[in-house]
Amino acid sequence: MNMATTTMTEFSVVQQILTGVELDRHCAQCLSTFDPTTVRKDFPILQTLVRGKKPLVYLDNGATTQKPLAVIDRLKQYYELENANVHRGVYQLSQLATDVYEGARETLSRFINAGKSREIIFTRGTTESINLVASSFGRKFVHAGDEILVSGMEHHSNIVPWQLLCEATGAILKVISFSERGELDMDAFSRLLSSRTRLVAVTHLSNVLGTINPVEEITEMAHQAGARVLVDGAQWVGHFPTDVRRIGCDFYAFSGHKMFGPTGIGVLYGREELLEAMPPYQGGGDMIATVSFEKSTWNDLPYKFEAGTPNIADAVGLAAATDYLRSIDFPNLMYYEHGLMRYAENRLRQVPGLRLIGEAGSKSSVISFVLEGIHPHDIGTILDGDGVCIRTGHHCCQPVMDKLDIPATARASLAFYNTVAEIDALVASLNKVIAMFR
Ligand code: 7TS
Repeated sequence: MNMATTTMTEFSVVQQILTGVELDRHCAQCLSTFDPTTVRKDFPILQTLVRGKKPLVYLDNGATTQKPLAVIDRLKQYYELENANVHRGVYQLSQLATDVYEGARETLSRFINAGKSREIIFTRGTTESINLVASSFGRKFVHAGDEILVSGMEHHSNIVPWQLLCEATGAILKVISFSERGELDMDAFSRLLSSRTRLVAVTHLSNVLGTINPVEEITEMAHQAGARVLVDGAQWVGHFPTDVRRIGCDFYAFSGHKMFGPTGIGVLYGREELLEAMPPYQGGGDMIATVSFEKSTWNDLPYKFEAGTPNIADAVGLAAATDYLRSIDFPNLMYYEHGLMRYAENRLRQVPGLRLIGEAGSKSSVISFVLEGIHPHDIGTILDGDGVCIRTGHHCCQPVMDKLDIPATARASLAFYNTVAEIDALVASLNKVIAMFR
């Protein structure tokens, strides 16, 4: 297995990672496929010191990723040279702003292989994308007695909007269970699917367990039952190539800030015929064709779903993030991240009293753990003293904590700029925690 000279397509690398076992025998080789030292120079924050002393060891990429100069500079360029409101000015500068904003939409459409840029709605992020579907699709297509299926490992943002919808309509929320290892129970899913199922909402990659769900299979099964599918791609898009047409899903939601782009911008991909059939989400400027006090009519896609002045600069910044990401050797980046995750897991398993949470066969980038007798918040605070940033708590997934009967976890979440040395720093700091508590 010679990874460095591989001619495999990106999707066959994804397939290798999903099926894991063979690749795991070559973990060390995975790590040698990609040298993070070069890309680290693209991220100014990675050169900083915590409290002026310790090098920043940033292992909270599941919460948000750091931003490369390519994104920072693009935002600066936009505000210095291109800023105006979009879709309304006849003057040259407004047309320029419109061009770069609509250009960003085209870039995002290509990034997830949507096919049509009118299927790309800019939102504030994953949370707003899901709320948009719950509100608009829900209002049109979900009625009393209908069912919405979510998995038991969803982020609150893929639970609560459906609960609000169920409260408003009398629909019923049903939950697909998962195993102790963190794998979705596909038999339970199959049993839950019925002609009453209107929509299945499931995460592509769990932010607590690291589980990669079989979204293509889920979509196919849901479609056979006549249900629509929303995939929450928040944790996926910064790590793997995304192809919404290959998945076949009806909606795909993600956030810019988790894929090296700005905060406050994200995307909802929706299949054109569904978006056409759905009512507006919010009312205001830009989303209308005509307005009178008697009746207003709606603008075409995608503008029907983008009321008010959009987040122009950050959409442009997000497009720069996708360009940056695609400029990196993706197959080797994926191998590297996989190797780094396995390296981290193996090192963490040797820490006395440490238990990994989430050991699905298909797993990526997120490593949750508990340390016997030590609260995760204490771990996080002590690690911070060493410049090591991890997240501790329920990670906006309280039902996952309830199911596993734990109050919280500590979580290291990786990106391609992380290094073996940083994992070693994490483990050294954890050993200090243990020495302090035992
Ligand atoms: N879905 C998943 C799977 C997530 O991990 C998150 C954020 C969201 C949705 C919401 O994304 P937002 O950009 O709209 O806030 N997850 C996390 C996390 O794990 N730590 O901080 C935020």
